[in-house]
Amino acid sequence: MSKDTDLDIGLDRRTIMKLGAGAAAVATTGLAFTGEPALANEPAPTARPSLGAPLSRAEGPLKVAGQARYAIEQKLENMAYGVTVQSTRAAGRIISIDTSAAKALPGVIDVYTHQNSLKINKPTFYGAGGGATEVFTPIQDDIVRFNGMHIALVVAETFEQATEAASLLKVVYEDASPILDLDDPKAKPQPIDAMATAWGDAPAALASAEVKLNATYTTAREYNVPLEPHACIASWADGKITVWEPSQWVGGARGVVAEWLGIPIDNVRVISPYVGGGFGSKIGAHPHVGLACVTSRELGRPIKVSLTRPQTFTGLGGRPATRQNLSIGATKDGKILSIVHESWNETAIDETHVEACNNVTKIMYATPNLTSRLNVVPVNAVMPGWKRGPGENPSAWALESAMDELAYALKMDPLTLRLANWADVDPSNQMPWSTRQLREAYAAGAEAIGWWKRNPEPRSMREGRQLIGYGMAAGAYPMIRTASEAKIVLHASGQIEVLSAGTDIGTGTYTILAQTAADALEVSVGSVMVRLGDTILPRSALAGGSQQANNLAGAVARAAKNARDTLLSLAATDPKSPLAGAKISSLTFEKGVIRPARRTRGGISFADLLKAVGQTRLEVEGNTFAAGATEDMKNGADRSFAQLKGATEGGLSAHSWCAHFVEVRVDEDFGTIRVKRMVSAFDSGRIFNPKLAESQWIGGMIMGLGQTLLEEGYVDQRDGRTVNANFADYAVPVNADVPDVQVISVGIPDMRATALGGKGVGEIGVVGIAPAIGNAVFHATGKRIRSLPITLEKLA
Ligand code: MCN
Ligand code: MOS
Repeated sequence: MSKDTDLDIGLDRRTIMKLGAGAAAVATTGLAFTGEPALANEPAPTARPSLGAPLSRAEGPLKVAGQARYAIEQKLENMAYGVTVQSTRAAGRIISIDTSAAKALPGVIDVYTHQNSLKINKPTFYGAGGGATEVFTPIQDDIVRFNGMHIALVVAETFEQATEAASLLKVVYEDASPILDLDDPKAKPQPIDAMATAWGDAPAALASAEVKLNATYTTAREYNVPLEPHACIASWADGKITVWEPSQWVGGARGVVAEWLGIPIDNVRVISPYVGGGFGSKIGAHPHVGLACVTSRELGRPIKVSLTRPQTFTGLGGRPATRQNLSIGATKDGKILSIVHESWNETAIDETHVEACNNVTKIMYATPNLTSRLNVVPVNAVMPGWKRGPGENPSAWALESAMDELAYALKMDPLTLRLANWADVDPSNQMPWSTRQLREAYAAGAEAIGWWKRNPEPRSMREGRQLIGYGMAAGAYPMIRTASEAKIVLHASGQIEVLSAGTDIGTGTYTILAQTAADALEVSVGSVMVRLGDTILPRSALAGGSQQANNLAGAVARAAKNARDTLLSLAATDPKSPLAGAKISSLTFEKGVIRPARRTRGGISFADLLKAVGQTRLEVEGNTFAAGATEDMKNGADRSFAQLKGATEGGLSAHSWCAHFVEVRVDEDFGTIRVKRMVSAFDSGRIFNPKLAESQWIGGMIMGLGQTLLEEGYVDQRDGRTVNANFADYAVPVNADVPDVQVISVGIPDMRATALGGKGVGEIGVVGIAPAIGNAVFHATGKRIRSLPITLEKLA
């Protein structure tokens, strides 16, 4: 970062300045990033790895060396520690909380409960049912909504003192009878009419169809479990607050913090340069962050609040349990005539999270008749949130399992059935697809796994006591288009900075933005530094909904175009420029050099031009869309949800597509399932960095494997406690569970979907894995399991 920067980067600067060894390591990858001054002196690689090159993650060496400082690793003077206390009952009221023993301990500063509450305003920022976070604000009343709800915050000089004091609170409850899950007879489903879809006359078409299938599919309550638990530092000073919070969307967190505290959005800064995974659970700032913020204001000290791993299971919610009833009516030769669909998902007892279980159902196949209704079921559990592929993931589980069932009922190959029902346009709105390389995905995946060589008969293939099964399934994820802003700073030193509030949650944002700028400015990627994850930087779409890469890279490309235009005009018009007096249209900008278009050599580099005209830096901005900021952005918020989901300005339906093929082995005696191979082909349009995109797809597929075979939140039916709230009992896949995984990209640049022709990558991998495995288990065993996870008890 050069000295003349006008950005106050505070603690970030200190972090960055210390990174001697890490910086050298970064330079060897050929990629500079995040404002590292030493990097300008490193030799830049000569080749120009453009957008599309398989570069390694720019920030990887810093993370490996432990030099990337995560939110709660910030060191602040005079910090106090907050520990939350959680309800041990699922429903009812708190009669009293005796805090005297806790307060008597050395080091304890105060204990906050609803009896001496610090006011936290109800947030509206994400909108009701937005799913990004809960509206629930802790310690504002005596109502017990679920087991594990924050009911107190103990603040002490050290974390250990606060933890001990937290164990000494005496809480007296008045119990009420809780509603614990979807199957609870007391549960009262509520229809979400606004999300119902219908065309044609689906019930009539179903009734008269030659072949009918009806089945109910369920998914279990799941958790996001990123490696970095949810934890933050809030620091109030002079009417302003700074929050270090692992965030997929610092702009959103800023809006919520402002609302919680009742202060202007400009008085809030949220910083999040590194995030140890979120998978949807860090889109919104959760209630413990609100507690940290109000306590810091109250005490005038920085407060750190870290949830323990068990607390992350109830301090915020994951994917809710879902149930779907699906009927398909078809002709004898496999033409779908009707789809009748209804879904139910758990939500908090007094808040609405809708899992859009028809997102894939309504676009995948050409059906002349469809009806779909969604319901939520309030239960005494933490408000659910988003987990990778929310909506699309359970939607594909039901639809793609049902398609397999239909194929077997028709004695048709499952892939042939899908091709027979190919949708030429989006059946839900008749929009043409922007691009849909799904046939190519089917073909590539089938070829790679050897689909046509299998014996399609269930339970027909084996190796000793191991039953062999093949299964396939497909899926989709919409391209969400959201305005984002980026700034490019050209320095007279030759260095280029890219600045945006967007975040890199482990996906590769730092890397692809450096590639985008280098590509557009035709310079070495090593001369580009990227700074992210801070609300003082230009506003960005969230790293969620698989939208950030395309929207933000589009903004960077536009800023780069503006940089080129600005440089040409500076060269032609500034009297001190050696090219002064030239016509702008007669000049070109190539590989960082400005020269008359008729010449092939000579000219002046942008750095020398800046020096010649006496400027140390040149700042340019760019927005994803030609029209610039959205109305919401103009109003000062980053309420980037005013977006076009799955549709382009030109009236096209834009989605990523996938086709998964898996081979499983099921032990005939024990019913244990091992996935042996997974091959998936993806259409995510143009790929910015194949190494990173492949890693994203594979990560999603493995998450899908966890969902299919392992992950399930257990609730104690006596008291609503989440029983397996830890990594020992809530199993996620480890290396030993992960088979041979192959991914294939079949996308083509989709210039009508996004500025650079890419589509979403981050979530599509998890959509459709569960039915692919489930279908393979059916092929292996002849048993159809319709509830996730597929465990050996269910197969027995
Ligand atoms: N990419 C690419 N070419 C494209 C699009 C993307 O090469 N055409 C690559 C880039 O490396 C980019 C990455 O894929 O950084 C993801 O891009 P995108 O699909 O736009 O997704 P976002 O940047 O919006 O990231 C969020 C997305 C979501 S919604 C979840 S959930 C998820 C995911 O990313 N959570 C993750 N992947 C994750 N990966 C990690 N390590 N941690 C998480 O929490
Ligand atoms: Mo992803 S669940 O939209 O963060």
